[in-house]
Amino acid sequence: MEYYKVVVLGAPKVGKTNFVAAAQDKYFSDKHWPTKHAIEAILKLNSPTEDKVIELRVWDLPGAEGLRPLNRMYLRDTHAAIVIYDVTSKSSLEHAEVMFKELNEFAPSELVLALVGNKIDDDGIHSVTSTMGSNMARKHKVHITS
Ligand SMILES: Nc1nc2c(ncn2[C@@H]2O[C@H](COP(=O)(O)OP(=O)(O)OP(=O)(O)O)[C@@H](O)[C@H]2O)c(=O)[nH]1
Ligand SMILES: [Mg+2]
Repeated sequence: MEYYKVVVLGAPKVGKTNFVAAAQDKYFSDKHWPTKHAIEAILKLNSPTEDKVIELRVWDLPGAEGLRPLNRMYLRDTHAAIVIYDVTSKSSLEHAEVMFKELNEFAPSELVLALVGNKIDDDGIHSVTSTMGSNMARKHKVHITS
């Protein structure tokens, strides 16, 4: 079966695990259980252009600083990367920039990139504006933004 590998990256606690769970129609968790090692989720999608099923192998990577060197081996052969930040945290947008640099260094050059501003439902102050997010996306030639 045709498959594509996707990595999900971002600062700790931005919501990567819940984002992947939502893509699998799993429940949202209020609790933060930090991801300790890369976890693979298989998603099967109907091709939008052809009569076939495509498999996405989505890797939810830990955000913890100390585990970042281990994440690099998942970047080597990936087709796409989803970088997530939290709209209530400026430092998480700065962390997104670090992730783009890692991707630039360790991932293939033909990479589909997405940047996601998560937690837009959060009642707290949205310290990251959508302009800041789109400027970051433009700077790093992101194909898809939310
Ligand atoms: N309000 C709101 N909270 C969210 C959202 N997504 C995740 N959260 C909360 O944010 C916290 C962290 O979510 P996780 O999905 O565990 O975060 P993570 O990025 O996987 O964290 P690490 O595995 O430590 O890197 C949890 O308390 C979630 O309930 C969202 O869209 N909105
Ligand atoms: Mg996680």
